[in-house]
Amino acid sequence: METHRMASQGNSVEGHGYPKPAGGMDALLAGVRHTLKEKNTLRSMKTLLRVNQPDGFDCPGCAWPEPKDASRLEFCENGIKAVTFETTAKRVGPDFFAKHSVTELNARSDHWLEAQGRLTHPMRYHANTDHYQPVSWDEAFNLIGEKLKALDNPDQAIFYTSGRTSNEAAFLYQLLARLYGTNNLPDCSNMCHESSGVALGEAIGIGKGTVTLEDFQEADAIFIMGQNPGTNHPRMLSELQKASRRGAKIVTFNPLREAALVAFAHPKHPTELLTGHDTPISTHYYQVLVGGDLAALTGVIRHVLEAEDANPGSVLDHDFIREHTSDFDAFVEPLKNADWQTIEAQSGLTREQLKEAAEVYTAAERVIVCWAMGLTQHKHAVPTIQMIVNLLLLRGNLGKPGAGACPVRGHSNVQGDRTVGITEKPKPAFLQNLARVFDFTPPTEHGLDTMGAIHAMAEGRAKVFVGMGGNFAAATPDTDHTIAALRHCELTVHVSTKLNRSHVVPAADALILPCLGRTELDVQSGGPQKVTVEDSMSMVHASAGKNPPASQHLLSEPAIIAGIAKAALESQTSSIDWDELIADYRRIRDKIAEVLPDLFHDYNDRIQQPGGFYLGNSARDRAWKTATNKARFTSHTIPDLTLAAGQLRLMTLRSHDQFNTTIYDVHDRYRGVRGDRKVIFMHPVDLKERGLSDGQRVEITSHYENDKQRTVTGFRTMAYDIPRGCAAGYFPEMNPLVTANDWAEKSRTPLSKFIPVTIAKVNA
Ligand SMILES: Nc1nc2c(c(=O)[nH]1)N[C@H]1C(S)=C(S)[C@@H](COP(=O)(O)OP(=O)(O)OC[C@H]3O[C@@H](n4cnc5c(=O)[nH]c(N)nc54)[C@H](O)[C@@H]3O)O[C@H]1N2
Ligand SMILES: Nc1nc2c(c(=O)[nH]1)N[C@H]1C(S)=C(S)[C@@H](COP(=O)(O)OP(=O)(O)OC[C@H]3O[C@@H](n4cnc5c(=O)[nH]c(N)nc54)[C@H](O)[C@@H]3O)O[C@H]1N2
Ligand SMILES: [Mo]
Repeated sequence: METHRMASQGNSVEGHGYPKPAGGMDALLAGVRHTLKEKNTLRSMKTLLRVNQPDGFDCPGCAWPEPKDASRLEFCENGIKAVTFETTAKRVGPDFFAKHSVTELNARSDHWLEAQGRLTHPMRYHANTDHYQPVSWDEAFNLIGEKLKALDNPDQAIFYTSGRTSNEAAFLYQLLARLYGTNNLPDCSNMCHESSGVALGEAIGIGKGTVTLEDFQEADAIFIMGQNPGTNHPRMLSELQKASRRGAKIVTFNPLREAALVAFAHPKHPTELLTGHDTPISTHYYQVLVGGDLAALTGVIRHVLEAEDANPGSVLDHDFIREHTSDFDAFVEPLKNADWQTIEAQSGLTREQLKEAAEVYTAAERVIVCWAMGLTQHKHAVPTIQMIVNLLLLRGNLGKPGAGACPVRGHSNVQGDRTVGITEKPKPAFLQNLARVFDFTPPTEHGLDTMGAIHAMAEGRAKVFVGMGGNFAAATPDTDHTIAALRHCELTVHVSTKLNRSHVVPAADALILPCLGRTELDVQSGGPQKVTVEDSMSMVHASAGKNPPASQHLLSEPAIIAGIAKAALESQTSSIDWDELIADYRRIRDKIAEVLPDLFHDYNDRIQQPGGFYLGNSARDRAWKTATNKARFTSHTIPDLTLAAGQLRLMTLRSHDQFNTTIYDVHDRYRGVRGDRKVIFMHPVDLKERGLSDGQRVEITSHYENDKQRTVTGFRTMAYDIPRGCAAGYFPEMNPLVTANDWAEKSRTPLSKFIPVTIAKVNA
């Protein structure tokens, strides 16, 4: 086994952390504990046996793919949490809402709200009593229909989607919005991998990752940038463990020493559990500065180019570059003189460290680069991701086995939702097909994205907000502003499984519409239904829940969309029989196949195959649908991210006990945090310089040019192994600090990983 070599930048110190390998017995026990807490142990256990099985349901956790060998039990500690949280025995019904006013509920934490259980009845808010009261489905649909029909123009309505929604529901939802007359279809992806989609689209002609799961078994080196798989994609660790054991190099760029990227013991392998035997994961670990990846990649590439200069013809893949790429010369020239001082200062890494990373890259025949929110939620996210593409292109690491670009997606169907039309910027070809199949004229003007939606509501340009899942109030930046924006609407509608912040900040009129979850049996007049989802690697497969629904009043997401469509669209929908589509979802899939025949032909047949089917990826086939019909090298300069004296770069992260705004519990095992989410991780010297100590109560203020100051209070400092000048804390608690007035270039993603803050002591 390889030695565990850690390249440290010299300014890191021992802080709190996890003393053991990630995974292991603790992961197993945490899963069991969580199942017990939700008070429905037997159902949860039975349900877990069906996760990611051929006739079972897709794990409602992350978008990491399932291996084709479906005999393996495929779920993880955090998948267990996601499933048991949905299958809880606790209920939130009319009695609950009679007991608690909305004002009272709004004073509760996000954790408390979601922990109350599954929503059971459609509910309508009554401003005069400040309570939600039960409403019939027909009344609810009619209210939405009335409000939508009364708007001056369709662009005053917003149709938001979160990424758990199935392909079938998502397709109907975008159809509803476009029949109604708007492309206002913002989604969680706007806050997530939008930067990846934009960057890859421009550079390689398709906005999705190019690798498949099998590639992980053939890669010689895997780079992991700005991603914490131990918490957010735990099943990825099995692939990394296998890769590590066969000697592949694993190179991590992350400001934090994330426990699971250091070492991992597989919770499903008894010997590893009993012996505490772990596998080192990262062979190289670079604690880059928050936001410093563009500089770091520039340095790595400069070293690669120098190695080629020293030994012409031995490093770059000239055949690939000649045949498959454009703009190479324009890209290379300025880079040869990239300034080392700037690179070192902006990345926080030394020239030698970057040389070492470059040597790993050039020694490997096949390289995969993975990334997630640590790269996408920055001002310079798109250039940074394009720099990854540049690096891959230099040695032909796109479109060959064991190599490629791997943006690791978040929500379990966020990629599928986009594929079937959830986007505020639809392609003309898609709209033409939609027009042909459904015989109407879809709107062509681009709609509002998430940032645009917040401002449109705040300014009164948008008046009806419909959320297909998700938690818009808590997930978005500048919480106070977003909540005011939602409250400013005439109607908010949330299709949800659990109570959350968005429900308790109602507009003048508000509805909560409870829906079936992934684990539940969905019976329509045509019998039990399946839905389909697409994972992070473009595999589409079926998902069918078996549990009895949490309440007899729940409707499926597709049925709710049909209900709204029938109430809101009357005249335009003459050609669409919504009831018939809902009766049997195969008909919805046939329509998807008619609109997107290249991707979904024979849809209903192909989902019968074990593991589903692969949508394909043009870049993987080395077909480049870009402006130059080649894979494009793109040039980017290193931004100066130096902050004013005293400020820190704060990044917002997920703890090990949450799924986005759903807080399962208040611990973060791998980072050594127990019983508290209001913590801020800081370097001990940064603490000392401010006259602060570990465990001190502080308030945090964010600073943006030409923007108001925002402050949160009641936080506790925690000395941590993080580069000087950087800090970290949890989302959504930190969201009030994020500006809604600035975003990533081109992708308009909120800057959730780079908040300039100052910290002040609170005397209490
Ligand atoms: N259990 C669980 N699973 C999840 C989720 C969840 O909340 N819980 N969320 C799902 C969703 S929607 C998504 S998008 C994914 C998110 O998956 P991740 O992107 O892994 O999630 P984050 O917690 O945001 O972690 C970001 C990581 O990037 C690092 N980082 C931050 N800034 C920088 C930087 O400037 N440079 C570099 N190199 N690294 C940086 C952080 O230290 C951290 O390790 O996970 C999905 N899966
Ligand atoms: N500061 C900061 N902010 C961030 C991020 C960050 O890293 N830092 N990450 C961003 C990212 S990557 C994302 S993806 C967004 C997430 O934004 P969203 O997707 O909007 O938020 P979630 O927390 O995933 O949504 C949780 C709610 O979904 C509902 N739900 C759960 N399952 C189902 C279902 O099957 N159907 C329906 N209809 N509803 C369901 C439940 O009611 C639950 O309360 O947040 C973003 N916000
Ligand atoms: Mo996400």
